[in-house]
Amino acid sequence: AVAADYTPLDVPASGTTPFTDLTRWRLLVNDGGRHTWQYMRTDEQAANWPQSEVDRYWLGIPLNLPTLPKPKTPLEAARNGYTFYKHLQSPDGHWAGEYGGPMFILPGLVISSYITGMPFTREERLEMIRYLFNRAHPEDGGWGIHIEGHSTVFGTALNYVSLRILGVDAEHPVCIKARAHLHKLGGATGIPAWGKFWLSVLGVYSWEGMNPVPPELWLLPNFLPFHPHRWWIHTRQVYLPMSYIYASSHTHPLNPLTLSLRSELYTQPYQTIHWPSQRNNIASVDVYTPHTHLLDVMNKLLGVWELVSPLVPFVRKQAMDIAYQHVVYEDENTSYQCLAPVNKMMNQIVRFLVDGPSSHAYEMHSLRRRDFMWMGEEGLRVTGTNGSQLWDLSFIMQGIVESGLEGKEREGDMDSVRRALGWLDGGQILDDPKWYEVAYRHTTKGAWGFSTREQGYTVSDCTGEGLKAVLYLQNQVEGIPQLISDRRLCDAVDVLLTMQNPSGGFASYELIRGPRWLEWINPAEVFGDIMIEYAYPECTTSTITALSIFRKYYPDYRAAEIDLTITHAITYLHSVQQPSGGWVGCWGICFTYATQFALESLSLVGETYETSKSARRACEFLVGKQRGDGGWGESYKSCEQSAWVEHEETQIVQTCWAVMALIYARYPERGPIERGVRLVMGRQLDDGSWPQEAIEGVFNKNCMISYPNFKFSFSIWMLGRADKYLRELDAAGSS
Ligand code: LAN
Repeated sequence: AVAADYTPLDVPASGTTPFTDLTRWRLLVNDGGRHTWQYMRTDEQAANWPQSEVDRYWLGIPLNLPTLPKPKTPLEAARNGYTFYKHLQSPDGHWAGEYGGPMFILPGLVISSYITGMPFTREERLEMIRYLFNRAHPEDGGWGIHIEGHSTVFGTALNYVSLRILGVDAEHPVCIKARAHLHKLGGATGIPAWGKFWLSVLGVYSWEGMNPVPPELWLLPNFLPFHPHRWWIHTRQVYLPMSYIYASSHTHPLNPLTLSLRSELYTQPYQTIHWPSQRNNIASVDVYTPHTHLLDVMNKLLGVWELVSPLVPFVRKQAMDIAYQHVVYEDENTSYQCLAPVNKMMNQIVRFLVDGPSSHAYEMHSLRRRDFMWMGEEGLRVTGTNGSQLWDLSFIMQGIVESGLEGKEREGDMDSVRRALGWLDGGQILDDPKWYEVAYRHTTKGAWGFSTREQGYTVSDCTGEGLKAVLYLQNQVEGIPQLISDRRLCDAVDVLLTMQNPSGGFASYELIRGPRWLEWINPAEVFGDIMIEYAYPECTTSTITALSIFRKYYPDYRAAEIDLTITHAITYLHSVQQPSGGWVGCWGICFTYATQFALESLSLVGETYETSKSARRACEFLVGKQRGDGGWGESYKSCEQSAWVEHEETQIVQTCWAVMALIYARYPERGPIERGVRLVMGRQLDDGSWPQEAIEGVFNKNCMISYPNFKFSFSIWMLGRADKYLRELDAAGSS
């Protein structure tokens, strides 16, 4: 392997001006939507590969597009939006975009790369440093769990360590300030469990300070309610490599940097820390889900097992062998991409330990790191997945078709939607995973995942939205080629029909496999509801809408089952409507997001303001939240609390969701709709784009994630629909 360069770097005091030449960065899009940012080292390279508009937009370099004619109607505004947005479409048909937000993922990449000896380029190091500088909390200098969150020990300690590994001096002003805040929060002893893991493997925390993560769980019989295959897939895929590494107690050899970190991270000398008593020491600013007594008791028992297990070494060996085997399954099922970058960076360590630095697995892991590194205006961040390709594409296509913008008006639009359909064609997963039942995987044949086909995970609502986009394009756009066969559409439906839970609701990746009480032993402290799959309103609504639209075009395919599935899902949806009238969003912020999807579903089964109490209550709830300027604004705190919390500012994206919701429900008064439309039109810029506002998405209640493409897809979609709907109201003579 190449000797990785982590030597100190001399960097400016702040990240406001770029540390590299932004005009030299290029986004390479290949292999079905893979994103990797490349830096042109020489003038010649730069000249041979000119910077595209996509590159420039995401780097924050002005596109200098002409001012568009001022829109007079919502439809004209939507068209201007699409005119702009087409500049951001990749040649392969999808819309690339930044998928940042969480602040605990970059440290995984940096620590794992450092431990395994994988290199970064100098430019990548510089821009990651700059990103962290720019994201440090302006007042206290720390970092939170996500870009808008308050500083925590988890965020501050891990990002501080990342800066130091990347080459920033401990006496750099950013480090001094961050360290002071870390000490104010009590130092790194109180870091949550996943942080204890990363620091331990780096050698700057002790494995003794971490509650046990025994791989023996994988030896238990499958029927046990707490067998890991019953956990939510992200939790199981993270604890899998973590258990291997824990059992190996691999610790990076001490060196001057880690020795120094041992003295920087704590408020007392490292040697004096009593590690076993740190296991349940979690800083209060970090805690979202406190330990239960059950968890504490279980951890004590596991601690006893850790003392006993050396007496039966073959048990540990067998458990580690099985864990390793599952790591290999995961790597090979996803082309080393893995489910998400958290388990990917851990699998990378396992493969380094077992297969070594000259193995194919090592090389693939090293390459794949780049799929998560996204360069942008503020520097280089690490994304929550390898992109949101399918997700963004499906929404914008539905919006374009529903607004009637697909080529009737202008040359070139047809080309845009054709390319998009081409991407959807290549993006569908056509087979079950290579390692299927043995890896406890759900079927994937016919599904769409959230990002690329290669990542290879079925997601219920991604399959639903992908299917809808294809149905809209292939059936409503004249002259478009029928790229995706009926058989393949039926395959997508087949997948969806495998995913309904007894409650009628749909979960994210799989059926709910474990009991709810597993949440009592959620060991992650910083996330809520992660132990098992749950039925989610959004996943359920996407399935309902996809199946309803599918049955219009294919009334004969599995008709009775589809009808039953929809009816049952609607029952679930009603059952989770809040007394206030809204639905709590689990993947977007928050009530506006889920309520929009809920009202879309209800409308497809004929439930609207006039016909359904539930839809009416939802409309009244939303209208009650509209602000004086015509917009809606919810803080991310709504997701933490499952209760509406106002944002200081109204938000374009949430206003779109709320207005769409009212339109789906056929809300009879034009006033609230018109005011929302006016707000979104008023915030549109001269070139047809919209500015970025607050963060849009969420996962696991407590971590926010960015969906910067939403400001385009949902604005265009909402304006297009509103135009039609307001005309209908006019025709009906509404006031
Ligand atoms: C995502 C992103 C997409 C999201 C939707 C499709 C929007 C949702 O409707 C279903 C769930 C899903 C697929 C989802 C699940 C959790 C993810 C993968 C993420 C929020 C992106 C990042 C997050 C992942 C868990 C981040 C890594 C953190 C861990 C706790 C392992």
